[in-house]
Amino acid sequence: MKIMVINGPNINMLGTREPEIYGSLTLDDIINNLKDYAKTLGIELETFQSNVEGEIVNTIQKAKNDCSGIVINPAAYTHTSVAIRDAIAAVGLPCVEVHLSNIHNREEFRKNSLTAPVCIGQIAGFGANSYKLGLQGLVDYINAT
Ligand code: CA2
Repeated sequence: MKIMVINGPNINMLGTREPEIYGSLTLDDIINNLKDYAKTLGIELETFQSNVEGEIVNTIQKAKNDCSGIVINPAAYTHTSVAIRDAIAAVGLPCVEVHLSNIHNREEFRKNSLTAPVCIGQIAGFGANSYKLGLQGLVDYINAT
């Protein structure tokens, strides 16, 4: 089983600022830890990060070819992107939305997710662990369907 892991804008800047909100790990740290975890689940990961909305849409569409599901942190596009929401709905792959921070206890504008309603679920507020929990939930869901 292969799972696509997508990260949106500014996540490549993790570990440089605001560690009190996002933790001190870099994106490379998070991805390397997640790949180790994926091995224990016996699955393969493909990973992608972009600051460009259309590139994220292209990657969601590409996942349809060879992936069983998607873990996505759309970052700021969570709150704005109809295009990413439509891409998730269009490919029909099971998708889990993850966030490092608890978007529900922050600014009002972060509380709304345009993407969560087309995902099977959302995990927010567990730092880098949100990715592991999201991956575990997605794999369990796929195995049960
Ligand atoms: O909590 C999350 O995972 C977010 O998706 C992170 C996004 C934010 O826009 C979402 O509302 C919640 C921000 C990504 C990274 O932002 C940085 C800001 C400063 C320094 C480094 C990264």
